[in-house]
Amino acid sequence: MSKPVLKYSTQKYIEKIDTEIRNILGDEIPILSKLKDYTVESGGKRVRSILVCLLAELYGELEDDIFTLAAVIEIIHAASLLHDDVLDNSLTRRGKPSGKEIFGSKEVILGGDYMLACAIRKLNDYENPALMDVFTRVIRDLSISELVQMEYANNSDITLDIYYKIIYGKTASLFQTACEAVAIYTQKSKVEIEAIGNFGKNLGLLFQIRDDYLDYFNNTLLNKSAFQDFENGYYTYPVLIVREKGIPEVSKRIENLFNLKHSDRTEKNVHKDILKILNENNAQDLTRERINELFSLISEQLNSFPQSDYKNKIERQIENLMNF
Ligand code: GRG
Repeated sequence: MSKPVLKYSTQKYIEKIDTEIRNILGDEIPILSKLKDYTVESGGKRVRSILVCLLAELYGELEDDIFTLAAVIEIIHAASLLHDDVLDNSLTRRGKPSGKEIFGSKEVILGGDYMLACAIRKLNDYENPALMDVFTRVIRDLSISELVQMEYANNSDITLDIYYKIIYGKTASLFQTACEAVAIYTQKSKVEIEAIGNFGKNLGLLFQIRDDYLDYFNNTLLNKSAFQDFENGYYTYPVLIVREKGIPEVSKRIENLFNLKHSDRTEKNVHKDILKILNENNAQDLTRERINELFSLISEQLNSFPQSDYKNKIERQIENLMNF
């Protein structure tokens, strides 16, 4: 068996990314120092930033600056989650008290803004407008998608097209940026930047639809309580694909459940009702089908890279995502 030639283990990547997060985030006042510790220690998987490192290895250009880019990605992700817990009034995150619960809503909103500013300031050091462009795009996308998601919460006018816009902005855009940032930094051609960005976008769509699937069908893998999307009034893929069948009676039953008061939607028997409709209408298989389609697309896109240990590692990480 050939010896692996990977430069670093995943654990080593995480250590390097975390050191950079600590360097980028300031600690002018005690709460910012605590927020910095929370960001590093709160148990995120670092999926996006590890992807940055693996892609840089794949391109043969893993330099210290790459860990900085990876940390910037992770900080934007962390700031968005702090804000998200306020918007969704979430008491927990990653199976522990959320930032909002620990620090307070106003504190994490302002703390998240501060973190974004630290990240952008760091990006400035690269003096690279193309890099700045993809990062500011993703911050816009995150904000817009949350506004659209809010507009369509408990709103049966939502369509699959609108859902795709939402999940592009809330998840896929950051995966896209992670990939594009590496290609821009390593001075790839416009065509290559676009191609790797597309790969990241599809990976992000897969990641979010999988998240939406697990919210109904296997939440133990997500380390969060089940039915959160339903309780928040968010129509996600499993629900929308059932509605696509165009059976008026089924759509009406779904709408009636989403129209219940929030406190009723948290009831166990109501969870059972929505799950019953989804199961009667094959939502699990239909959602898995879509995830498998995206997986095939991503695998095809990865195939355009020459064979290497780094490519194998990216493939393995994506295959791990498919074990659910
Ligand atoms: C502050 C830029 C900014 C935006 C505010 C609230 C908001 C607008 C955006 C939030 C978007 C959001 C909640 C996206 C969720 C994406 C997602 C799938 C999160 C879970 O990702 P994991 O599993 O998380 O990678 P860990 O816990 O591993 O870090």
